[in-house]
Amino acid sequence: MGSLGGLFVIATVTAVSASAVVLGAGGAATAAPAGAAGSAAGKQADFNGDGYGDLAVSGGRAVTVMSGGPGGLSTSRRQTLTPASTGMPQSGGAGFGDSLAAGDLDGDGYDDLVVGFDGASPADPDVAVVWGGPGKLSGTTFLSFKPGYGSNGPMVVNDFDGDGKDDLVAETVEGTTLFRGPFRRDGSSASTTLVNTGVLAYDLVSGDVNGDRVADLLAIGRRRTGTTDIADSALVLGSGHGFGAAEVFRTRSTSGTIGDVDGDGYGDVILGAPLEGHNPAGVVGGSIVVEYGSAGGVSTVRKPVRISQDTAGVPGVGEKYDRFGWDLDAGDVNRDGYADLAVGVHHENVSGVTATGVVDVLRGSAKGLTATGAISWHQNTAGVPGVNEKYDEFATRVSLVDMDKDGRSELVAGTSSENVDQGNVWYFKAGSAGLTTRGVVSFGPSSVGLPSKYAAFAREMTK
Ligand SMILES: [Ca+2]
Ligand SMILES: [Ca+2]
Ligand SMILES: [Ca+2]
Ligand SMILES: [Ca+2]
Repeated sequence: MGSLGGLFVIATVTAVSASAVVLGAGGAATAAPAGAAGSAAGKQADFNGDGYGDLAVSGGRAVTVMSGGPGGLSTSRRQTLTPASTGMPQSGGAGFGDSLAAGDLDGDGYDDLVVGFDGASPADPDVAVVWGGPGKLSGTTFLSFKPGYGSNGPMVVNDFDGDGKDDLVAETVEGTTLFRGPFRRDGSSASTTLVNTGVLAYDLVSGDVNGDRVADLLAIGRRRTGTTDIADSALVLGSGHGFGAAEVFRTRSTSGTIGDVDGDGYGDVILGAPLEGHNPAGVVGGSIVVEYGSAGGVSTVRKPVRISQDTAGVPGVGEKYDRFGWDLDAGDVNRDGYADLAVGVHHENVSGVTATGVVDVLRGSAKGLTATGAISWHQNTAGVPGVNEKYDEFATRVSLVDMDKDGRSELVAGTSSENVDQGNVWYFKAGSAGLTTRGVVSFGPSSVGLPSKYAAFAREMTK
């Protein structure tokens, strides 16, 4: 989508539609799905088709869409969607944006934004698809597939069957469901199939683990063993003839991402196990596990690698309730071809300030994820706006996204808890040496024209 953006800039509206059809049809044979092998940076949203990554942030009873540009993120370049916006539900709309997904559902070359919310009544729609296009998102199609599930049912968009068209996978009242694209503007999809992951999903993530350029699905949630549910995740490989058998990881994970951290063309699954109660004994403060990809899916030869704050070279010390790995995202911050990993440690204490939070970034390398060159930043780090306060929970949400189109991902760290639940976002730029604390953009709800009080801004962000 990003690589096609330049063509749309000079086209008229009519020509955009025509060229989008041609490019979409040819895409199956030539274009790797975003997030597939060869792109360590992974899939990212581009709603206006200009090739710059865009970021959607929920909070303040709205979803704020920040457009990328030559200088990266700018708070002046934004679009605000609320339940009261034209075409939106008007009534209801609680939890608007508690769940977000992005991808090109109608196959017109522009990524579309999928917003979950609570319908006014169980019979009302609970998902809005807002269509991407030149300039901005416009036009809404409602879907209704989560009645009773609530506004935060997870959704993810990618090409899971390799036909060059993005598909939507969502947790619905029926279970995890694949809606094959392209979608039409009446909300109909090409087909609908249930996906057996063995997990009741709280989060859904995509990437290409077996290097076949077809997106694979990682479901993170809970798995029933006997009479108890335990936190766990499962991977199912996408293909032209449906998803494969579920591979369940027994790591008690509650977060996850997929990125090629060793640059071998196979996406690697990184699982977060931030909660002691869910961890195997001995990992105090939380940990992550890297399961390396291979042609057959997750490697059966290469051992999973567990990393915590007590691993040599990793910043910090594992202490109870740190929640290392609460949120994760992979992207290439220095364009060396190895995906790097942002790790939220939102309950980390800094100099005795309880749960103020830090963000760590671990580098990818030919040997895999490494502590060499690791970053650990918080609000008292030089150059970072703000001050560490109790329960700021900095980096509750992390995202790596290339908004200035230089091939390097910038770091976005968010918390909905900053300043008594107003919430805030920090955007860290990336230069030739990687991420930097120079020129950090810090913004909260009032910076983007939203009510501040209990806005819980950055409750959710696209990745
Ligand atoms: Ca863009
Ligand atoms: Ca689209
Ligand atoms: Ca695949
Ligand atoms: Ca790999």
